[in-house]
Amino acid sequence: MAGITAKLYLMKIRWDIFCSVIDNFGDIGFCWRLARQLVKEHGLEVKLWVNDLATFSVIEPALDVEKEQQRMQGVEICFWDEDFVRVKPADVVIEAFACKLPDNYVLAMADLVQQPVWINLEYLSAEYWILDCHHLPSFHPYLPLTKYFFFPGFVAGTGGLLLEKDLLSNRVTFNNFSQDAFWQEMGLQSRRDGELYISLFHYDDAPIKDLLTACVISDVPVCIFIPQNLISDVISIFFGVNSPKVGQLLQSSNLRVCIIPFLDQKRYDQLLWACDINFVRGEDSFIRAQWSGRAFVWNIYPQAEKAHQDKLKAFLSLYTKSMSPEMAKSVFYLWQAWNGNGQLKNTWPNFVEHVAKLEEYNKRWIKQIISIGDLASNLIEFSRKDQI
Ligand code: TRH
Repeated sequence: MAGITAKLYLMKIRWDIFCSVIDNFGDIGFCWRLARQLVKEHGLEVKLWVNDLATFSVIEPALDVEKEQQRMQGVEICFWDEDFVRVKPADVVIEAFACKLPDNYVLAMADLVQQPVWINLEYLSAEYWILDCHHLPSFHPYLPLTKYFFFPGFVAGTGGLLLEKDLLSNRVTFNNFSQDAFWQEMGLQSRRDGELYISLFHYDDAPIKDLLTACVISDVPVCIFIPQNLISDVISIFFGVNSPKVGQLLQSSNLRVCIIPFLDQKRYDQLLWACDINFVRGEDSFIRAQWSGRAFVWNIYPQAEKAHQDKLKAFLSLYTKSMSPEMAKSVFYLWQAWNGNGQLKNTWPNFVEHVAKLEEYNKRWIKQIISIGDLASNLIEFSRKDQI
């Protein structure tokens, strides 16, 4: 028996990840990270099927959008759409964020003697119901196939979060040795006394004007870094400039805004490591901000019937659980205001007061979320279980 298990264990080396880009960069951002990690740290053969190369190329400029098949960083990247040519399925098939697999791929899976491990990798949530659904099987209505739900998460009993082995040590090295060079590259020559650096990545309905106003009237000087392709009209109108260029520095009283390019994922991590506060959104940047250890503010992806409000509350209650009541309040009210519930200008000064303490708190938070293992390793372990 042990021999057979070992053999199966060794055989599950070919992985297919299917990614359907719904909007924005999060779907492909997450899948690209996962694919690279499975190759680099686990030596697996990974094909990343993606239906939108143009969006992919924004976060990975080295990608050739004309090529339907290419190899990058050890990952085979393949374009897919409705005209999917039948191929031999891999040993493990990841359907990212419940994207629908091509019909003939599913039929090909059913034709195999040994069923592939078919995983529906779900969206991240801190809600408790995911504990009941993580690893649940779902049987195909008429084919001999079973799909398993796999939920990323923050607590034991979930699939954990994406985290590369060397990310945290790279962060320390970068902050100790490379930060100054990074800022020079971003076009900033000098930091004002006590100036807070802030990175800004948000959805259109976030109250940007309120944030800018709060920074202008605050005693604490602030420099906000914004990728050029994400600058909203609100910012242009606020500063009275048309289409600000990369490298441009806008100023109003205590507030400076620095226009930076949209960075690749590696450089974006460095930006998060180097800022004091990171405004992030969606899923992937939200997680990267947590690994940065800096204070962060989440703009949650808006969902139908305001389902995202429950998600926001669930994460806030988990994350702030061990904070002092004052710190918890400073986070709670600012995050709620940033997501449309409350006045940001009333909450900003209090949050700013807690920035250093939040950084201390985040060290414990990181220890907590790291303790359940990283998502890629947890996926591999699940795919190798005997009963599957
Ligand atoms: O772009 P997002 O809003 O993505 C997603 C998608 O909308 C998805 O459909 C939705 O379901 C999900 O949100 C909740 O935000 P996210 O998830 O943070 O992804 C952004 C990616 O872009 C992430 O991989 C980081 C990367 N990025 C860079 O590489 N460079 C940059 O300069 C910036 C600002 C981001």
